[in-house]
Amino acid sequence: MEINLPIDNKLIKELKVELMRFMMSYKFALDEVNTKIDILKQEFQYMHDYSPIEHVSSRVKSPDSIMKKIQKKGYELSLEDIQKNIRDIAGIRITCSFSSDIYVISEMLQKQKDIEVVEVKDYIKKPKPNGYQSLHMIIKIPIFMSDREDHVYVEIQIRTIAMDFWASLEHKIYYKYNKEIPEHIKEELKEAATSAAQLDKKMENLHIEMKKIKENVGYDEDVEEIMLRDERFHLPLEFLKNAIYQNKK
Ligand code: 0O2
Repeated sequence: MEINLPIDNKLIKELKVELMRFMMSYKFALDEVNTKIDILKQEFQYMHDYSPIEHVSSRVKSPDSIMKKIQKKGYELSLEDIQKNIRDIAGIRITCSFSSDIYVISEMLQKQKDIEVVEVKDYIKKPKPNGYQSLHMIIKIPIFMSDREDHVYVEIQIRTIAMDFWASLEHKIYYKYNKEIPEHIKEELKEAATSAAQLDKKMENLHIEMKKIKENVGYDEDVEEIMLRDERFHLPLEFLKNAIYQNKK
């Protein structure tokens, strides 16, 4: 439905402020979830000596893309309806090293008390017919602002490097052929998805082997040293013995 508003600068400015506030809540939701992911990443690195997360990217959907999606799905173009129906305005993509890490990260996020898990779609256990693989989660997260509390949808996509490589190429091909991909390219894409899944499996097996070797060899790190945020700190043995050991007794 087209609305014929008189060109009134004051009204346009007011609407713009309202839209800005609306979009900002998604930016804040991304900030919240990105901080959560960063904490998990850092803690995991300290505890297990490797990072399950290779890369994280996030974006707020542009007003143009929101409008296109609203028109495609046939929803009303009101902020209330957009908030209710478009659940990927805030989107985060986490790229993991190994397939098992995808589920580790997803579990760690799902366990957090302020995260409401709305939907999980596992395109890894059940890939899409074109070969697409990824774990999708729609969550809701509270955002506290000066005068209100909003619960905002965030879409989290978690995948391996190989799955991500495939998805970005498929996305480019899809748009290059204007969504009508020739049959032989579709077939090749499916084969490439199978190869990517096989590579993920091989890498996972190597990772398990590496873990076993590490466990057998054991640690030979300096016990009087600690690393925090890439900074080396001296750790007095007295501190370890008294503050930590006494506490454990
Ligand atoms: P963009 O530009 O990446 O945001 P929805 O349309 O989101 O309400 P749908 O389609 O059931 O519902 O959601 P689904 O299956 O969870 O997919 C959502 C997103 O996953 C897509 O967002 C893509 O980013 C990605 N995706 C899903 N299927 C494919 C695929 O076959 N190939 C690639 N490359 N990516 C895929 P958008 O909104 O389509 O696009």
